[in-house]
Amino acid sequence: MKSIHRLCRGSAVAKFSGRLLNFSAVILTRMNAHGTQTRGSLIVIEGCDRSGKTTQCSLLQENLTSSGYSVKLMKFPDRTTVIGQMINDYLACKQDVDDHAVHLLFSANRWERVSMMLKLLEQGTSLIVDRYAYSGVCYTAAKRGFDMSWCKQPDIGLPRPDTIVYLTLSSEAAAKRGNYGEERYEQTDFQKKVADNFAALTEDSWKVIDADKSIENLQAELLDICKETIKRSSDQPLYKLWTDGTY
Ligand code: Z5A
Ligand code: MG
Repeated sequence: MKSIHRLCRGSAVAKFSGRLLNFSAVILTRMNAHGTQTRGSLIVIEGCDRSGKTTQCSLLQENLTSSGYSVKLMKFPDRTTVIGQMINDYLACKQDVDDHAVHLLFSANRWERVSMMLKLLEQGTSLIVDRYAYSGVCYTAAKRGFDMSWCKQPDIGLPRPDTIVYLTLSSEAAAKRGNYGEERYEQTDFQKKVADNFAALTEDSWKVIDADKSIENLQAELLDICKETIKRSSDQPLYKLWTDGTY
């Protein structure tokens, strides 16, 4: 297959054989040594406001799908559910909610998606997730009177990501990007506290990436990380977040 690809480089045949190569690579990663189906990967993209998470996650879904991978894009908060609509009204400043209660709503909004996530992972579909429990902890803990330990509690036991990418961007660079300041939390001082909390939460296994670069260059880095993760984690157990337990 590789030699055909080399001979026909640049032609329509080359493009077709390239796609076939990608496809067969994906089929192979879906099977373990015993020829049984392996699970999908859970990949979370985190970061401060306007670091480009949503832009990058959509591109990842597009690029991975066109390379033959089975992927689904998820986003938290998921504003499509009843709980998500309550969160949306809170973020849009249409509704005031106690800080403890809204923290629990954000967590409940993740738990209501867990059964679907587990099913997809088991079927071999990888999930690209735009924000997760780490945002939950870092945003609430930036409020007066909250600590990280309390903030982690409701999310303990969620599916633990196989890879966490953390996009960094200075609050000054973020403020230059579109639509900044429209929602609750979109103030520079608050975002600095959130960034400090992310720095405290970050572990060695996280991929910390400077997002102050072109959309294309950032996408290329993230694509490599996703492909490596899907290859590495396909036959590994799925752990539970902030515990040693597995699913
Ligand atoms: N929150 C919480 O408190 N607790 C929780 O448990 C969770 C969330 C899950 C809403 O989240 C708020 O909820 C959020 C955290 C809190 N509050 N804040 N702040 P959200 O995810 O729905 O927020 P959002 O409205 O999508 O904003 P965002 O996620 O921060 O933005 P982003 O996704 O990182 O960036 P983007 O939408 O892809 O890009 C922003 C703009 O920059 C846009 O105009 C792009 O065209 C532009 N852009 C993107 N990339 C680039 C590059 N590379 N160069 C230049 N310009 C770029
Ligand atoms: Mg976003």
